[in-house]
Amino acid sequence: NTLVIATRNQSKAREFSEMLAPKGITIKTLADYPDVGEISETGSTFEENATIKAKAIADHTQLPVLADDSGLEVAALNGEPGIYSARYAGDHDDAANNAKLLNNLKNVPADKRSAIFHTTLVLLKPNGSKLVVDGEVAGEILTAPRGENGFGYDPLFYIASKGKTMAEMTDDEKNAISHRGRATQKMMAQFDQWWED
Ligand code: ITT
Repeated sequence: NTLVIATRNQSKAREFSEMLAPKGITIKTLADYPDVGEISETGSTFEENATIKAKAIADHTQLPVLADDSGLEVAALNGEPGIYSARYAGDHDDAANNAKLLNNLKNVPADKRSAIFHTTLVLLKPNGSKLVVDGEVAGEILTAPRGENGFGYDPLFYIASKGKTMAEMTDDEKNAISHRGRATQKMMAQFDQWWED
């Protein structure tokens, strides 16, 4: 009765644990498998990268796996950083990534700073049974960070209808509207069928 979340990102893992709590399943993450090495995300789409992570961990653990590949697509940057969101400024450093994003947008006016946050989720069993869903949320990139919650690009990602950045939201508020929350809601609707498959 165990699902392994194929992530090293503790903030992602926390959001999933909260959203999956009603399922009553035991959740593990890569923190429980310290012997798993670096998984190189060599795909060219979110789905390919999520599948690479899911397959590596399903093979390793022989347990059902959930993998998440996410990214920020900024219109004024032709959709960048996209699948390269974690490595935008080099080495998966949230502060450096946010600084690079602000710098690349420094001459872009407020009405041209729209962005989409995207998540693709892959559920995969060792027997090959697979479920793919995605979720998106629209927002805009501020010129300075706001808020202390969340992670990654959250302090710069402003949602006008809520009057808040995702870092100014509680986890429950973020999960209700975020890319990951929306993808997880779709996943939950099909989860039991996949789990029995
Ligand atoms: P795993 O691959 O181990 O799951 P990761 O953080 O490397 O963790 P991704 O490859 O999906 O995850 O990279 C996503 C990037 O987008 C990374 O820089 C995150 O910080 C950022 N990101 C993902 N979800 C986010 C969210 O909900 N809010 C803000 N930033 C987010």
